[in-house]
Amino acid sequence: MLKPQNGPTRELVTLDGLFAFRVDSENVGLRDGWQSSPLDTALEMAVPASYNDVFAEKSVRNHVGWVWYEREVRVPRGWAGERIWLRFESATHGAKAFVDGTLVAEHQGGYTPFEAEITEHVTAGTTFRLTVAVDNELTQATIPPGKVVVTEAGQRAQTYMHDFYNYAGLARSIHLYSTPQVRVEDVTVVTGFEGTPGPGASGTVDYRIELDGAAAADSAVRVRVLDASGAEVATADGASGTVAIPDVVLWQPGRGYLYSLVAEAVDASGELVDSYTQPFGVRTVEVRGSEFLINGEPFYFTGFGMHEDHAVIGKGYSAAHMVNDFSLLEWIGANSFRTSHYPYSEEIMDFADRHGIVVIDETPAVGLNADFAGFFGTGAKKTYDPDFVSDETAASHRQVIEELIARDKNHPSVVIWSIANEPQSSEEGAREYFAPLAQLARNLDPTRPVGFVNVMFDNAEKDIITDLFDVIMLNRYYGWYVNTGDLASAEKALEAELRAWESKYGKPMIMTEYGADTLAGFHSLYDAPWSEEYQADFLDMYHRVFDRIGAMVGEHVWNFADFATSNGTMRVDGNKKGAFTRDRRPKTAAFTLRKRWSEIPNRK
Ligand code: GCB
Repeated sequence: MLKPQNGPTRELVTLDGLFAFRVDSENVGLRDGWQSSPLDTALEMAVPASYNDVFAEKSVRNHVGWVWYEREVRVPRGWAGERIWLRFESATHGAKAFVDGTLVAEHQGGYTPFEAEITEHVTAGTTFRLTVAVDNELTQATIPPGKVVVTEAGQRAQTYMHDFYNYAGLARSIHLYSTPQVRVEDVTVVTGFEGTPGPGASGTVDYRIELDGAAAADSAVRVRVLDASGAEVATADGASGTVAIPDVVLWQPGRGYLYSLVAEAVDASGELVDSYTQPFGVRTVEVRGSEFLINGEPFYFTGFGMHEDHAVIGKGYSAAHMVNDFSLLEWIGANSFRTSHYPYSEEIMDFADRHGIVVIDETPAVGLNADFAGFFGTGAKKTYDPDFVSDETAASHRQVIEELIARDKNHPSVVIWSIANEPQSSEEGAREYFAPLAQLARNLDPTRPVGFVNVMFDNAEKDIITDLFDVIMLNRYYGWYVNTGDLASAEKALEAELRAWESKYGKPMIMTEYGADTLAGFHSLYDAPWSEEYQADFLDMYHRVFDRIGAMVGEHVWNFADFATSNGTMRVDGNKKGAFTRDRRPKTAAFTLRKRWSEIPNRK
């Protein structure tokens, strides 16, 4: 699943822009074959963007089911004789894509790419009608799971057990691209180094290239490694092997030095057939005792759990918003973030690689927890029950792990796979459910630590799955959901709990969430929840505790910025635990964090 690119043998055109748009309110589009003729609609919709907040009509925002997108696409005339591909960076949550009415691609899962070869359906130099039907429904069989209910007023409504709004649509780019008949289909790069970091260290690059195409067997593979200035530093022949980089410059937190691996397919006469350039960084990741090591040196995570979430565009990718978010991360002294609670757009991962930002990469497996039933007002009682987390859920969970690792395996920024957020981890069935998933992640990528994010209800005594994982990631809300407004008691409870985890497992521990809802502009001299002062004091309290616990290797505040959620009495215009408001203005806590993260004692 290589990200498409322009190159000496490939061309890429973006299909982003305006599409005709129709909401399938009666759920009849597939039955009536809407793909067979131009969409009967006056609406237009922008891609990339979630559609929910773009229109003024409530009925669009609250729609449950399919929406349809359509546009004409011209195939460049120079592409005759090439293979032609259509690639979606994501479609949330299910999609069917049609070329002139013919189904060419189907995908389930809202945050990972999919593509289809459409060579036989199109002609270079002519146009075709691209129709994409996108389904926003979450069910027991999807990840994240959800349930469509009928309200007392007789309307279909989507319910779910996670705390962010169910934005949907084509929130990331769509591309049309060409490749030669024989193409580089996949590249895997695993790096290491010998010697101490610095001049004289020698990098090792294990690579594996897969070719695809009828005549792939007649082609040979060669690879060239280029440094950041474009100078060739190593070469090799063969579809897999190891190359050495003398005097290697390591990829480091804060310094995202990247090399390129140019993978080339050549024919029997040595002519170049296809070329794909894969950026990579040379770095190692290791858990040793209770330490988390990057390049053999202890690393302490500072930063946030984030969301792809902005006014109007929802979860839509926007280059300007992305650069702004990274700029704020740098300003505040964050060295890392978690892609809570789903894989983020590939542009974000590439940016993190280039700028040396460390990433905990998470699947969309959030809400697998019946204990939240009260909070979200749904009826589930047990989690690992055929009525909730079923075999179908597990199959989708396997798929999201496979697709995440396939997409992100070459990103040096990614140092941990988080395979779920706050699943029920104490109930009978949790171990049977998670053991094969943890194993799957390890088999797919034996080089990175694997973890899941633990929920407050399932403390060190109750949890029955943590030993299956390499790191302990905890979300805790002492001083917010419990000990509300009582930071002294919260401090005691937090410390006691962290010490219990530390002595039971001796593994590195990261606080992946801690935070307090805060209304920007509300001030108080007292311990008043929702005030800017309380948020800052709350964070200071956590930091005092972290500094007393040796196994703590990181702190990710919940959340980077305020974000949209579903309706409920617990949320006022969304979740307000951001250090920044939704439009990225700093709250008092942002200055608290900036101060701490610039002076953190003995910690990077
Ligand atoms: C959590 C969840 C996160 C919520 C957060 C909260 O534990 O992981 O998705 O938004 O708590 O603010 O309640």
